[in-house]
Amino acid sequence: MSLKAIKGDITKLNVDAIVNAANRTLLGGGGVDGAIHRAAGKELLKECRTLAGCETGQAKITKGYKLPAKHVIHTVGPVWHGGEQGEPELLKNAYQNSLKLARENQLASIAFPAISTGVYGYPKEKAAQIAVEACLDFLKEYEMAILLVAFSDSDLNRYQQLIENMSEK
Ligand code: AR6
Repeated sequence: MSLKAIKGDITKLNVDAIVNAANRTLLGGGGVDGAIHRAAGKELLKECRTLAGCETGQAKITKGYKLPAKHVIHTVGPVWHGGEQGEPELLKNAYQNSLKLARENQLASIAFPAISTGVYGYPKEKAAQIAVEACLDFLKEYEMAILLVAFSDSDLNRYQQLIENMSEK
């Protein structure tokens, strides 16, 4: 089984890529984005300036600089506006396009934070369902060691339950 949930700080993980829950400027922010830029150092922002931003649901890759992770895949999740404005599709795109980029770059391991569930306000249960579904769908076709990184015990429990339930289907 190559989908696992763990609890911890994503900036500490020694994987081929960690995913950043960025905004469309790709020029940094708070939350996990701020933590990743702080840990990676100024060189990351310098490379991000060359990328000309990123649309919601899309993804772009950079090096990891001072991070233990080799790369950062920057994606932009949707802001939650009640769920009728394409949020589920856009969140799914963010996971799928990040996985696709990892595959195109021959990466073998990737770690995701809970995209959109902080500042962007996406309900955690709904977001976790989409995350697990997108990862399991991808794993039907391709090999990848995927980690879903929770930042609290309740987030971890939610992921573990969903992985268990949805893998049985
Ligand atoms: N490791 C793992 N997860 C973390 C970490 C960490 N070090 N820090 C926070 N989280 P958020 P968003 C969790 O707000 O909702 C930024 O300003 C956190 O508990 O970082 O997609 C960007 O620039 C939450 O569950 O991202 C954008 O403007 C999850 O990461 C905006 O926030 C995502 O929370 C993006 O908002």
